[in-house]
Amino acid sequence: MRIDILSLLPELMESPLGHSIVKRAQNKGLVEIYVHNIRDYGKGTYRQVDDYAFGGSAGMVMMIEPIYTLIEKLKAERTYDDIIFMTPDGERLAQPLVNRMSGYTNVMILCGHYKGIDHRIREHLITKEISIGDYVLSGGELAAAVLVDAVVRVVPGVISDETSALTDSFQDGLLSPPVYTRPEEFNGWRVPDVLLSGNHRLISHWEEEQALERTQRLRPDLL
Ligand code: 6GU
Repeated sequence: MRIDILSLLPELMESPLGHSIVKRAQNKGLVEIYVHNIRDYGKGTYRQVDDYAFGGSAGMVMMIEPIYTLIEKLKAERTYDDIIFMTPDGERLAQPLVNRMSGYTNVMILCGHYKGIDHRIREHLITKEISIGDYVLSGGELAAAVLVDAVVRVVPGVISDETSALTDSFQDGLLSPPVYTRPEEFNGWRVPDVLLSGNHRLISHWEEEQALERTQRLRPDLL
């Protein structure tokens, strides 16, 4: 999978994409991520990328031309499954959409400013708009990092233990059961006996029960 991220703040993406599973996926050659600086496509000495809004509303608006030039350049090189704009008024991100996207070959993700992007970009160039929740972030970059992390970890082969991504919370519509490690007792707080029993049938049964109980109690809306 190839992911092209278009941003005015590419540095904001470096750390979240440069560690852990996302880094390993890139090192394994399963995912290629390119972050493009929209400013490189701005015109003039100042590489202008934003301008005053028509109508006089406050704040600067990201101009269509630099973004159009960059998107068309990329589209000329390959076919994209989707050209996504990160925005709080987009489709709310959830695991089914993440799973679908993990099968994409090429995807473009545009990060901008919700109030500050020329609307013609959204009308004519964008094929999908995604939000990561009902609150407002300063820009799309952190949201894009969340989306990329969620998608990359379910790309086949990225997580070596095949079952591990499939037992995540939400993959079966349920929250995950609790997990414990050594020591068996700390401060008098004991690990549940069943997990020390060595009886795999009993352990699976307990885990399913816990997943169901936690979902009913914490996220009844998922059931
Ligand atoms: Cl995708 N962008 C911004 N700016 N704010 C958000 C968001 C996206 N999702 C939730 N809030």
